Amino acid sequence: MNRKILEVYFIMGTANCLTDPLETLENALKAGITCFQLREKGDIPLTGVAYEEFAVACQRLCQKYHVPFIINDDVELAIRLKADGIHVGQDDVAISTFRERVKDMIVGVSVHTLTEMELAVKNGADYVGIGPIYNTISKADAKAPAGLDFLRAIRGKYANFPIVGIGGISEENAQKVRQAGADGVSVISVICQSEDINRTIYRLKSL
Ligand code: TZP
Ligand code: ICP
Ligand code: MG
Repeated sequence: MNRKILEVYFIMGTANCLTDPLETLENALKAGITCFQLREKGDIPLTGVAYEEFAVACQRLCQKYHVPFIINDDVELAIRLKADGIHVGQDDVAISTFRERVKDMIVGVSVHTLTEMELAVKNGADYVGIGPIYNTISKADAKAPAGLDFLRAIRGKYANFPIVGIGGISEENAQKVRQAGADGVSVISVICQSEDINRTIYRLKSL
């Protein structure tokens, strides 16, 4: 995996958007996001055909801008659509159960402890998402924020593994997350709620 795709990694589902989600995604792609993850969660998520059609529409937009399209949790949909990758959390299906079926796909895992990190690497993850770094408004069951110390500790032990920071990352703190060792920043609300997506993404990028 080219770790540069983690530079500005946008995650979104319909629940995160105040306006048209596909318009938000296209604006973010035009402004220079380097990776996109579809994460369709919330009180009234799209399901069935509507979910799949939305996923295909997101994928087409990502293809138009040559940005990797990753699907959260839904391994079967990711395989069916030939997505570029899959992201799973600790409560989702274990990577060891599907890694063999998706040899060419990017597989990401959310990691909150050193033990989870060791397992993710052992089981063939291509990158890990470390967080929440700060308080987040976008994940109902988020763990307590770990701050930058956990990220620094993981980078200290894994000098070359692709790592993205997540959780409460803003235009103001993004560079601190990089300095603590992340290859990039993964964000939902700062892009979905931005009044100037170009400025936001410019400020999230590495200097
Ligand atoms: N996992 C840990 S924090 C988080 C996820 C999906 C939400 C990040 O959203 P925001 O709005 O950038 O804090
Ligand atoms: N990290 C990333 C990159 N995506 C997620 N959905 C998550 C952590 C929980
Ligand atoms: Mg999950």
